[in-house]
Amino acid sequence: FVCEAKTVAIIGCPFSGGQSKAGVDHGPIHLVNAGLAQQLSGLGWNVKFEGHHAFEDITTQSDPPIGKMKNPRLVSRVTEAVAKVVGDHASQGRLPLTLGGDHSLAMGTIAGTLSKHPDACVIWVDAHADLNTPETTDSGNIHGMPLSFLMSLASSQSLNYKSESEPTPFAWLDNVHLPPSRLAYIGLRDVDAGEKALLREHDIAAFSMHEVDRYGIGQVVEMALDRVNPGRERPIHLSFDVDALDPTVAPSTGTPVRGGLTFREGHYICERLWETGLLAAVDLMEVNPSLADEQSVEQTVAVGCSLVRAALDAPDDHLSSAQCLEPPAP
Ligand code: NNH
Ligand code: MN
Ligand code: MN
Ligand code: MN
Repeated sequence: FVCEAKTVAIIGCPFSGGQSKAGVDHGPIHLVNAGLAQQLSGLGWNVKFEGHHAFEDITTQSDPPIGKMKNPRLVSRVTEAVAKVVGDHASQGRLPLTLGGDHSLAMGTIAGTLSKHPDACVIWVDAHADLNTPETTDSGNIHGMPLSFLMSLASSQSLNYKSESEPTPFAWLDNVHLPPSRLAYIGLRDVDAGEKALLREHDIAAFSMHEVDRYGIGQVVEMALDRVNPGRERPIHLSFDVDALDPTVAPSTGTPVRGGLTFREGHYICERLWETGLLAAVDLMEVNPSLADEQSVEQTVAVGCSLVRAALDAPDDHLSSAQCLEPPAP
C-alpha cells in the first residue's frame, strides 16, 4: 500500500470556475452531508476532514478570457492551491480524496500526486477526454482541458500572454509532465475532433464504451492497467468524473451523455483499482446538486459516496473473490 497508515484526507473543493453551470460547487458539500466521512470511518479508515477548502482568498480583480479560455486566472490559482494540499497530504502518508467541483480541479490533484509519486499513472473515468488545448476547445471551459496541461500538450507559453503585474496563468504547471503513456481512459463516448487527433498522435490508451461492450469491464480494466502499469508497481491516481456513469445512474451532472457505464461497471473499476494495492489518490468530480429533481440529486450523491467506498475497500459491499469463486461441487 502506497500510504503508510490507513488515513484518508477528504479535500472538499466547492469550485465551479472550470465550466459555466452553477451548482457543481455544491457537490462536495452534499457528498459530505450525506455522511461520507462517517461511512469511511465505518470501513476502518482514519478520516481527516477539516472543512471544505476555502477559495475566497483567491480573488481575482478581473479575469477576462485569454483566447477562448474562460476564468484562466481563477482556475490557475485554485488548482495551484489544490496541488499543494494534495501533495502535502500525500507526503504525510494520507490518501488524498478530492471531491469536486468541476474537473479542472484535476490539474491540481494530479500535479499534487506527481509531486509525491513522479512515476504515478492515471486512470481517467469519464464520458469526455478533457484533453482540449486552448486552441482546440469549442466551449472555452477549462474542465475540458486539464489533461492537455498536465501532459504539456498545452502550456502557459502557448497562451501568448504578457502581464507586468501577474504571473502567466498555468505557469506553475509548466514543469509538471505526465507522460501520455501513463494515462488510460475508461468510459469515453463524447470526444471532440481535436481531442481525437491528440489521442491518436500521442497513442493514448483510450477505452471507450465500445470497448466496454466488446470486452466487458473486467478485461477493459486489465487492458488499461497493462498499458499504463504493466509491472503493476506504479502508484495509481483515479480521477472519476461521475458523468462516466449512465445518466439513469448519475443524472445530476453538468454534461450527461447517454450510453454510459452501469452502476456495477463504475463500482468494478473502483474495486479493482483498490485491489491492486497501488491506489495513491482518488478524485470524484462533477456532481451537480442543482441539476435534476430532488430524487435524482439524492441518487447521484448516494452513488458518488458508494463509488468512493468501493475505491476505499468497502469490504461488505462485495464478497471476496475467494468466496465468489468457490467451484461448484462435482
Ligand atoms: N469536451 C467538452 C469541452 O471541452 C466537454 C467537457 N465536459 C466535461 N468533461 N464534462 O468531463 O468543453
Ligand atoms: Mn446545495
Ligand atoms: Mn471530466
Ligand atoms: Mn465528463
